[in-house]
Amino acid sequence: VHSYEKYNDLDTINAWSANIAAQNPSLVTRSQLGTSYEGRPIYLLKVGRSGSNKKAVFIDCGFHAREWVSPAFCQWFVKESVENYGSDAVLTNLLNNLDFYVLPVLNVDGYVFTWSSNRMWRKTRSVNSGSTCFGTDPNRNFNAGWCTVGASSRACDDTYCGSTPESERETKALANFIRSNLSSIKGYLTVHSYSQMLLFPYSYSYALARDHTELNTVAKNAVDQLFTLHRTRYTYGPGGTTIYLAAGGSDDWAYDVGVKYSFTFELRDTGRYGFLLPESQIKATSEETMLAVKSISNHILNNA
Ligand code: 0X9
Ligand code: ZN
Ligand code: ZN
Repeated sequence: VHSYEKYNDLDTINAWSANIAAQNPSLVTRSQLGTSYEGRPIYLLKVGRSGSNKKAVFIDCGFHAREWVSPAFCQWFVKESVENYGSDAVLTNLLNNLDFYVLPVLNVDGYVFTWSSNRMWRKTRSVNSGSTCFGTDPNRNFNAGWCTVGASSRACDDTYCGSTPESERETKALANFIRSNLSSIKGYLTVHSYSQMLLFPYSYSYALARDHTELNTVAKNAVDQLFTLHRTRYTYGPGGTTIYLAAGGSDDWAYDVGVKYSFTFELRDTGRYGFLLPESQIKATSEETMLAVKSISNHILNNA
């Protein structure tokens, strides 16, 4: 049975997404982004009041299979949207004027594998030719300095970049969707865990992004908002200097194809529980993250 304050398995998340769309047809519609390597559907929710020529913000969760609080946040975002539309003035304004594409779990095969076999699995579950090891790191598989730094060309490594950029069905589906909707998508938020950081380009080099000053201000305001709820401290900055150099990430790719407001969230915590964040922290983590997402989205609405 589905709960917003528990980690839900993929079947439960898929049943939830069908249900929340069916129950809120004027605010939520579900479509299929693509199909995973093992043949599972990858679902996408579009959240917002219908309107013409709306700008959009794309939010994905569940790139890395073991980062369970990430899909939990995407579910929370949709819950807050349907429960608080019409009462929360800021959220209502955002939903009236922006569309949010919410992808609850990108790496569906990996997520299932963390429930069935190996809780610490990170990558996809594709077969690698010439190797007995499975999977590619989806966040090293995008065409942004692909496999030049902070990524491995060995199939057995956790940061394997894949045989080519977009070699994975999951990353190809995401990239195709963003390419097809570039005229509307103004923001790209990709949700990971852990380390309490808000990152923006670049991570494939130390070069400063063309929009560095603006992105830095947007990030600072977002983490300041996040802090107000439970005094959770986030660091922020370009990925390369704030966490590490690592090429092939979706944030750098989205930025370089023209999505200016591109950010990676690394949610709670800073290592006490790490990927095994207790369910008791889902609510607090999600509620504080909502404040940051609303802050960034307001900036996009007013500036993009
Ligand atoms: O290494 C990653 O992919 C992310 N950290 S995680 O612990 N969730 O794996 C950070 C991604 C930052 N952005 C890029 N490297 N492009
Ligand atoms: Zn709430
Ligand atoms: Zn991650």
